[in-house]
Amino acid sequence: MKKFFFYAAMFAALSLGFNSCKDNNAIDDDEDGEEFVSKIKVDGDFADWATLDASKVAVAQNANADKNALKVLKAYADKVYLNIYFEFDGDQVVDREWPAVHVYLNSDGDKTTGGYGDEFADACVDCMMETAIFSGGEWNDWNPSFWKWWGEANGTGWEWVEPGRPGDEADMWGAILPEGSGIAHGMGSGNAYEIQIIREMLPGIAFADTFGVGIDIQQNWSSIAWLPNAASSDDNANGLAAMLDVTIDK
Ligand SMILES: [Ca+2]
Ligand SMILES: [Ca+2]
Repeated sequence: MKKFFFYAAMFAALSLGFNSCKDNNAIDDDEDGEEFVSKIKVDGDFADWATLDASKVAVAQNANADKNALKVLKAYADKVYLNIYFEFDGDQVVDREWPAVHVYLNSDGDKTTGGYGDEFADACVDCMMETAIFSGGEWNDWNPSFWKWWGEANGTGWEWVEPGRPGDEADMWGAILPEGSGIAHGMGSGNAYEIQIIREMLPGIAFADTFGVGIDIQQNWSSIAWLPNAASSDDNANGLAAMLDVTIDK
C-alpha cells in the first residue's frame, strides 16, 4: 500500500500545480508557453459541446436493441484533454448508489497490443479508468482509479491485480493509480455526463494521434451497456463493435 500513498501524494502535488492556473480548464502548454484553455468545461452544462467543430468530434450511437442503456458516446481530444460525453437511459440506471462507468483506451492506436475482448471486438484496450457517476444518489465527480491491461494481447477477462500484490499470469488488469488521483473529472445533469481526462497524467501512456475510446456503465457491479456496440446476431451475440477512433485536434 505504501506505493499507492506515494502515488497519491505525487498526483496531489501535480493537481496543485494545475489548480494554480486561472481555473480548472486552464493549463500551461509547455510547447509554446501559452496557457491552454479547453473549449469543454466540466460543469454538467453541455452547451459547450455544441461549439465544437463537429468534424473533430467522434460519435458512436447505440446500435443494440437490448443493451441500450447508453444512447450516445462523443469523444473530442484537444491539445491537452480527452473530453467524453455520453447519454444514458435514466429508467435503466436505477442503481444510483455507486454505478461505475469505465473508460477504456486503445491509447497507442495499435490493435495488436492490449486486450479486453469482453466488450470490444478489436480487443486492444491498453488502459482503463473506473469510478462512479453517482454516489449515494447524487452526482459524483468522476475522479477514477487507473488500470493497465496486463493480460494476453487481444485477450479477454476481468481478473484484477489488487494493490500491493504482485501479478501472475492469470491477471488481466494491473492497478496503477487509486481512485481520486486527479487524472480526470466529470459531472452530469439530466441523463447525460461529461468527463475530462488529462492525457499527460496517465502514467506510462503515450497517445497515438489517432487512438481508440470505449465506455461501459454498470448496475450492481455488472455492465448493462457499452459503446461502441453493434446489433446482436448469431455470430455476434454480445453485439461487439470496434472501439471509437478519435484523432487529436492539435
Ligand atoms: Ca460542459
Ligand atoms: Ca492497443
